[in-house]
Amino acid sequence: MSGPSIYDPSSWTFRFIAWLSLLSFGALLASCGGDDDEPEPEVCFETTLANCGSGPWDPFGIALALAWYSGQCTEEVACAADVSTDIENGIVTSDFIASEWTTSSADETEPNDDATEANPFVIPASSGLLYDGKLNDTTDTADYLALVLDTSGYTLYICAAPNDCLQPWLTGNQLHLELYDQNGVLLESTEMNGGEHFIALSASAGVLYYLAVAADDTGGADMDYRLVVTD
Ligand SMILES: [Ca+2]
Ligand SMILES: [Ca+2]
Repeated sequence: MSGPSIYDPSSWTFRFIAWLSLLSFGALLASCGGDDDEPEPEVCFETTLANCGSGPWDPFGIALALAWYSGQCTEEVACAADVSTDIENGIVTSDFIASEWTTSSADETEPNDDATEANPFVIPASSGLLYDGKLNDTTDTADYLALVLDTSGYTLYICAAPNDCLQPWLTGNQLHLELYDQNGVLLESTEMNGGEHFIALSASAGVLYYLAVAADDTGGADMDYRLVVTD
């Protein structure tokens, strides 16, 4: 008379071998699957005009837009870096570019009374900006714009009237233009100019300029104006 075979599922030997096999298979799965649970090192990037370098960083005439979207202005940064638009220091984020790139006309946004409050615009080659605002020599004496331009010759002028932007442009001493570099150094002013209020600018790509429309003598009344920036 013989006992139960080890191949008999009811035998203790069969059960022991089955459990041992299950435990070994489980251990094998655990050792193989461990790496999948470890997070990949996070890599973060920052795209700013500051990364393109200061001054005329585009000596071969490549358009600012092409440089931007080709990644020329992108560099790896610590992921904890808090990237935000900082016009004064030439830092302009991708979000800023996306929101401003196609702007061709806009109303002023107050407050815009100095460089720190400037309304920002990016104006690529073959584009222009119509900017409508209002000044008063007692209540609102200046409207500032921060401009990122391409390598090109631009003309900045105040229209003779908001609905008349053909030459001759605005003359007289009610309003004038002031152009500053990104460090706040005055480059040109049309103050109290008996001639037309316009500035011809040979711009450098990726460099910030500040343009102010300033009130001189509006007699305490609001004066609407239209400013044009065009290449
Ligand atoms: Ca204003
Ligand atoms: Ca203002």
